[in-house]
Amino acid sequence: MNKIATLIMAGILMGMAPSVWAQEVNYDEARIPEYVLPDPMLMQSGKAVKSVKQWEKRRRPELMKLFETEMFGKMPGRPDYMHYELLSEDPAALNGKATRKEIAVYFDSARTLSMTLLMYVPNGADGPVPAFLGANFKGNAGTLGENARRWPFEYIVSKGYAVVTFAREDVDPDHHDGFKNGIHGLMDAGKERQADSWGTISAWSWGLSRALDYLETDDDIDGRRVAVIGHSRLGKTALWAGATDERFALVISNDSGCGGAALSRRRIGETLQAINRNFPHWFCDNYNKYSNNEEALFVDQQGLIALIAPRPVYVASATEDTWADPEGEFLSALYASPVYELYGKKGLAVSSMPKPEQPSLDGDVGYHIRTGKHDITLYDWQQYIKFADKYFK
Ligand code: GTR
Repeated sequence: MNKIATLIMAGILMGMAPSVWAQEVNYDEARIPEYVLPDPMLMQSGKAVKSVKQWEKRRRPELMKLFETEMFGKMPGRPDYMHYELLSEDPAALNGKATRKEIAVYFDSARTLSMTLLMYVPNGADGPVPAFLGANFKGNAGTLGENARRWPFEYIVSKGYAVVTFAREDVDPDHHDGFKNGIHGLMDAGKERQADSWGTISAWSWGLSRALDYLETDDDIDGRRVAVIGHSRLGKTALWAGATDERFALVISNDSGCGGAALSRRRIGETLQAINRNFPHWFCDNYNKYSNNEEALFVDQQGLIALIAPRPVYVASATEDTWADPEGEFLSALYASPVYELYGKKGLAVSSMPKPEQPSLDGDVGYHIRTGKHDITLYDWQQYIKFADKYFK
């Protein structure tokens, strides 16, 4: 097979539209264009941030607004008529180790749209427990079936954590439907779409915040110790949820790649042109301005991680996940670290890419690269739990 045919095959195997693969994808570090990375601590006025006060009062809001209006799109607030209903409760789940609950979160009084939270809470805890919250790809049933490998409920519960998930498509469909269905259909009815209107990643992030609204009301859970987690497109989602909702005490990005932790200016593996073309519903329309024009980006993805400071954040990569640019994910974590240091926290504890299976857990910015493919595995969860234990135990 020639190179292009190989790329098309690889694309089909990854479940992608072959169209993007007809463009040449660069996987060669030597062919990364020269780029200048804007400093997240440099304000638009050109003044450098020197204190937490300047960061919080001036630069952070400025940067938040840029990510909001230029990349993910503005989210609405919590809907007035949101309400919950316990659908099921099994106190003897996972061989008696956990209580399994399902909760419907209705977004409107007429109950036209809802998401169902599936949760496992460890039994026998002294009080409210910390939790991992993340959306899933294959539906709640899938976390027990075809996607069970990615959701090691028993292991997580054995470590004293609850785990909470919902199907991302309960909140918003993962295809370009002109923003007619899901939460866009409900909350944007009658409104004209703007260039900074929320895309689907914002919608899923919004769903994570609504799930946290519920968790704050659940006596089994400590709402101040909730880690938001996501893999791949849901890793991008977790980072944006962590940036926008400061109630999330810890943020975990697993193989989030382009539009997540990876630096866009490196243009290696997935590029903005490819992501905007293949997933036109994920970001706001303004983001198209940066396709093949990465140098115009207001900052880079290290800025997204910096928005999470001073709360702990963890970025993880996989050796074979070159489409997501592991090196670029690592560099974002590294270059976000000065903002952690401004707070007197420790950023990433290493300054060059660690070897596979040598996690860097010492700083308030954690990182590891695991041998293997684009996936979230038990090994990944083991590191997240060790990292979370530093803050939640
Ligand atoms: C790919 C996409 C990536 C990543 C991945 C996933 O097709 O190009 O940005 O998000 O999907 O979510 O598994």
